[in-house]
Amino acid sequence: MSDRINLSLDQVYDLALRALTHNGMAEDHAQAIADVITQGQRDECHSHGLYRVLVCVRSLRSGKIAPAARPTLTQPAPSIVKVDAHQGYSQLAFQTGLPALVEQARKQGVAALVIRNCFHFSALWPEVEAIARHGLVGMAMTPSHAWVAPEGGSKGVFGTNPLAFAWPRPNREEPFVFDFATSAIARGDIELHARQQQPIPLGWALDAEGAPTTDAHAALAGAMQTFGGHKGSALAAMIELLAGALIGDMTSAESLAFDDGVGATPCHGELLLAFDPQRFLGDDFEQSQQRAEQLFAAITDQGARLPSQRRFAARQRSKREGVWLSRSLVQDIKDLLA
Ligand code: NDP
Ligand code: PYC
Repeated sequence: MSDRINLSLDQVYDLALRALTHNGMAEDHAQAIADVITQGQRDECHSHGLYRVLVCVRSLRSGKIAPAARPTLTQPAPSIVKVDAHQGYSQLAFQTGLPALVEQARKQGVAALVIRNCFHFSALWPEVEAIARHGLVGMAMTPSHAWVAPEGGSKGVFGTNPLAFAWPRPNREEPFVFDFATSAIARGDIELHARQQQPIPLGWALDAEGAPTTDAHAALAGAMQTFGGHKGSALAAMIELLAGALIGDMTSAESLAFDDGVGATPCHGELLLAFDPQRFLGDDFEQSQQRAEQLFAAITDQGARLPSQRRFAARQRSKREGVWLSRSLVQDIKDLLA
């Protein structure tokens, strides 16, 4: 028997939804989470696909999450939309804030969506892509848990702190998007290597003694490294400040302390920004879009690829052919329904 199994996207969604609701997640939260997990699996972002169901259910069982929390929206300034997730997962909070973010970006040119008190596990590209579908430029960032050492250090201070950006491309289905952890790799990827007893490349992590390691288990017990040395380190610090201190929510170190060894999804805030190109450019909008396209062509014409190009290709393939998953992962999720 093959150790891989093919599921349709509907089957992925259904499995995630049932595992979540069976373990106490309110239906609307479970739908929003299952949707983002299905998107992750569809785009072959394995660290943020179906694997995340295991972490969500562990978090539910820890009792830390409010599984039926109702997000509430306030607007402390015209261009700042604030949604309190009240210790629920972030997805419904984002859905609650998106319409007001779009409206304010169109009115003011720039607007911010601040999400507070949320449990956050997902990739950020579904959110910046959602902003770009409104013709807006989107950015998003969030802390996580203090697993990542600063460049030159060996103890976790920063989260894996992803940063995402989307630029709408009017005549194309997909925007220009990048979304990366400011660590060398997402922690979820190291966890998947550990599950499969696979080594990791040097440069991803240090062991508990601060020595470079290729052992995924030692990496999880030690500290992850930033991408690009001191540059990733500075970006990670910026995200702690903008999406932690500035919005009055937990830093990655505070979030890890709050977790208290449970191993739940990190709890903290998120900052999203939206820019309206029409407001910035007025009549010059079309010409600027053409200049952006020239930039993209200058990248691809020399054989380099755009970020998200792999993901968009996977998206089309998964819609046609379904997705391939490890049989043991699917079984572990089915076990959550027992
Ligand atoms: P990767 O390093 O795999 O990819 C980062 C970005 O670089 C992607 O946009 C990717 O596009 C692009 N890219 C990769 N290779 C190339 C290339 N050769 N040329 C051009 N672009 C390239 O991702 P990470 O491991 O850093 O992060 C994975 C995910 O984890 C992200 O979606 C992030 O949001 C999520 N995450 C979430 C956290 C949270 O707290 N919620 C914490 C940390 C990470 P493509 O996808 O097409 O390969
Ligand atoms: O993969 O680094 C990660 C991560 C942290 C929180 C959610 N994903």
